Amino acid sequence: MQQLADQFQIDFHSETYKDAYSRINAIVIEGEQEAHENYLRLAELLPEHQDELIRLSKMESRHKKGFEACGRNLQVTPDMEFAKQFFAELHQNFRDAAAEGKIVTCLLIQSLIIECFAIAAYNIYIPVADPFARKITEGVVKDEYTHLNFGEVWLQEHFQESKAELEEANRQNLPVVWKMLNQVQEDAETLAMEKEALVEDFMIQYGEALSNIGFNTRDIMRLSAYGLRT
Ligand code: Y39
Ligand code: FE
Ligand code: FE
Ligand code: FE
Repeated sequence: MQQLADQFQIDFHSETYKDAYSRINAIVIEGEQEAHENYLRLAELLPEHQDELIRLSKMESRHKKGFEACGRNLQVTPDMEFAKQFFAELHQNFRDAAAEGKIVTCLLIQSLIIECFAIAAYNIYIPVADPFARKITEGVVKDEYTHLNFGEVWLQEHFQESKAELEEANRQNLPVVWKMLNQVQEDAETLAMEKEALVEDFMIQYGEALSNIGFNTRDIMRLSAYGLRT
């Protein structure tokens, strides 16, 4: 894997790299912070899974600390203002859903969409990351599969009564993710992360998740590409 970074001759200390990293690193730090809060909120909404959800929320805090260290290691100051804006719409949708007690929508946003987005981004990042960040990200991505699994299992167990809300939540939130991806496409490419690879990996993770929950192939095609224009 080191060879890939060498092969692309990435200069992790160039101003260009560090400038892009100040936004991507901030997004990841902010995302981990919001994921931490989202799992705490879910713990309130699903008292029978409280202990597990609190455990997941603590993992997100550890991820945040890990990625903060990655920024410090490259002497980059994360642009947290940019990152808050980046997540604002999705975060608001989660909050609104939580306030209405819409557990299915909350799980779709955090445990399916955001976790799949994270898994795709981390998978694509690992081969082109600096050695310090690679080690951190390899540890983190394993946890993200656990988080995705929580959502899959719960939604699979409540599939019939959740189906309509999942459709609606997908329609509301998936286009937001494509918008977010377009916003960081250039910075991601500076880090040697190709947009096409990110989209492909996301669709694979998300499609697999929808399949595990109980959707058929036809539904998966329709749901996972909703709002995508490349
Ligand atoms: O569940 C989690 O830990 C996810 C919140 C963390 C954020 C993932 C955000 C990744 C977007 C990166 C986009 C890079 C192109
Ligand atoms: Fe995380
Ligand atoms: Fe997570
Ligand atoms: Fe349950």
